[in-house]
Amino acid sequence: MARSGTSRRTEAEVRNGSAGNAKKKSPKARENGSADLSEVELAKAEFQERRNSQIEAIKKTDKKLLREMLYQMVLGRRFEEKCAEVYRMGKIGGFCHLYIGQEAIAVGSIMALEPDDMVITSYRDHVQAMVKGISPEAVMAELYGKIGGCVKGKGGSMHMFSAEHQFYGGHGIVGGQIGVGTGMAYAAKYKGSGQVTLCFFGEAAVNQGIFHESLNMAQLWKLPIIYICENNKYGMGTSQQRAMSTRNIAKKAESYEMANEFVDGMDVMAVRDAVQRAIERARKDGEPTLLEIRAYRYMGHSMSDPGNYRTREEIAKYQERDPIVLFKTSLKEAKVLTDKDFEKIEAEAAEVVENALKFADESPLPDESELLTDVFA
Ligand SMILES: Cc1ncc(C[n+]2csc(CCOP(=O)(O)OP(=O)(O)O)c2C)c(N)n1
Ligand SMILES: [Mg+2]
Repeated sequence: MARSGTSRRTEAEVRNGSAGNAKKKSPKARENGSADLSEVELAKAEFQERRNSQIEAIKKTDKKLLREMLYQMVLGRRFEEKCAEVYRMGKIGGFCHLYIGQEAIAVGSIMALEPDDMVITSYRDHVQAMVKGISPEAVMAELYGKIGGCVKGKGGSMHMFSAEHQFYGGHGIVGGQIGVGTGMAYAAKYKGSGQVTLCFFGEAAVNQGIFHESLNMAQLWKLPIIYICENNKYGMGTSQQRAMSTRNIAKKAESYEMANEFVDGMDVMAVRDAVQRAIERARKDGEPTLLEIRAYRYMGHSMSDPGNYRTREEIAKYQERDPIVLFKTSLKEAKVLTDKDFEKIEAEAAEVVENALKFADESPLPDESELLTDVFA
């Protein structure tokens, strides 16, 4: 039942290698039980290994699609960088959780769906919303609390939503979307709509009862859902090692006899490959899957996080394997895209982000008459 999406060596290294060499840990990292600095070398080696397997996958994929995948990753990165900038200027209020470093997960998974398939996620939702089709203008205006936002400025950063694009939030309660997503998959099966649901959540959500209750029901009732655990190693300032008795999240699915895979979330092609397999399982056999996709968030938990629970070295270690750099390197080596193409993609993304900012700036605040519309209690 269990399958592995990455080479065994890599999985073993990731799961066991980091805890081994306590001597090389900084005092701060040791205190928090966070990663081993010797992993920097490991990360470099893994980068090379990934590059080779990525090139193979690239050769089998449509060139236009590959370009679009890179564009979406770059757009997500530039969009989030701008969010941080304008947040500091006071243009965005409230909570704001950025996705920088995790782009390959949203792009590799959501772009493998059909337009009618459904997505539900946590508060770290801007990039996923855009990849699912909500315009950057509507996402930025939502962040600004303006009427042009995808929820008319009433949801803000944590509550992107669009029924038109089958994007069902944006949820602030950790793990809440796992129950709702399971219900969406149940509805799809009940109605025979043929839709698949992608349900994203962080590794900290896995410690909650809703995760286990939902997986049990999904397997029992054979629901067309793919649970994607984005393991970015931290739940706010708490490392996974301090909060979870096992480091192996994918294997938890075996308690429910559910198919599962561990995937390298820095490799967009590996994500796409694993998600495609899970989609087929959901669509053809009506079987759910749990994917644990390992990633790392470069920024703080939210914009107000001073980040003093991890070291700069640890962040740098993961940046060695940046998903965008990796993908660009592979695309270039496979002779699919050139430096000139990359420049064009960057320019295009920059222009789209600038337009989104302009749109958000110019969009009016919601009128007072909007106060009680679309509000359910
Ligand atoms: C039920 C619940 N408990 C606690 C919180 C506070 N909280 C917000 S985010 C978060 C950490 C979640 O981490 P993870 O699930 O790993 O997702 P990530 O932020 O890393 O994407 C916590 C504890 C909450 N929002 N909801
Ligand atoms: Mg996390």
